[in-house]
Amino acid sequence: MEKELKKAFLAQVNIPEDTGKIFASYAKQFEELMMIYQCAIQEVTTKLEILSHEMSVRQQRNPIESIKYRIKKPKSIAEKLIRNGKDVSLESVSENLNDVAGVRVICSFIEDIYTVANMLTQQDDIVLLAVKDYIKNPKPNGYRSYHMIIEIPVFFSDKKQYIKVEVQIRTIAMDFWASLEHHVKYKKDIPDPEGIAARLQKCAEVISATDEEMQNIAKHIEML
Ligand code: 0O2
Repeated sequence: MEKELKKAFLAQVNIPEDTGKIFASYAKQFEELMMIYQCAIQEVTTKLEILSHEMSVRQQRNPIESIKYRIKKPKSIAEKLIRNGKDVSLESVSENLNDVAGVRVICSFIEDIYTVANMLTQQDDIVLLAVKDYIKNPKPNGYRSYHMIIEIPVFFSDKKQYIKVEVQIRTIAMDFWASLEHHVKYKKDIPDPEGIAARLQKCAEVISATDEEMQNIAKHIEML
């Protein structure tokens, strides 16, 4: 499957037809670019794992529940570039996409999200490029999550390179909602899509109220 997606990406790039050689060299460059993003993910997840380890020892409660990550698939990369009216080329990937490397942090409580975001961005090798707070400003469909685009230095054998990583931080409940909504979004031929969207929107409101109440209870029993 991965190979097919890679082909789909490469097929959309303008390279001369005849050339197994050029194609192979382009595929190599693509692989190298993905390797660079993978390394940036490793750097960010290591930082988060260190924070998680430290807090599990030094504090009575660790705000980080779990850490996930993904590299954007070649097909999604190509689709997003096309959707945004950009060239499909290697240069265009680095120039126009912020979320090829994605790290997701799952927290128990809403306040934990801001605690983790601050702990990460106050590290002096991280550059914070952009923040989208979909918790304070939820999307119309009900999506809630805290997004940051950061740049992190990665040290290779011959150079230091700053790489962009999208960090999404959300509660367990927000993550549960986003997984189902993501599934619905990409599933074809769903009966009554408007009805499903309305029900999901309702669930997002319920989840948001529950997240707040859980936080209030945790504060009340002095857990936070
Ligand atoms: P996938 O499949 O997760 O890779 P920008 O990147 O800032 O130029 P964009 O992509 O609109 O513009 O940024 P935004 O809004 O921060 O969204 C980035 C990612 O957040 C999305 O990536 C999703 O992972 C997630 N996301 C945003 N909105 C929603 C939503 O309504 N529902 C769900 N389930 N996830 C959402 P991709 O590339 O869209 O998808």
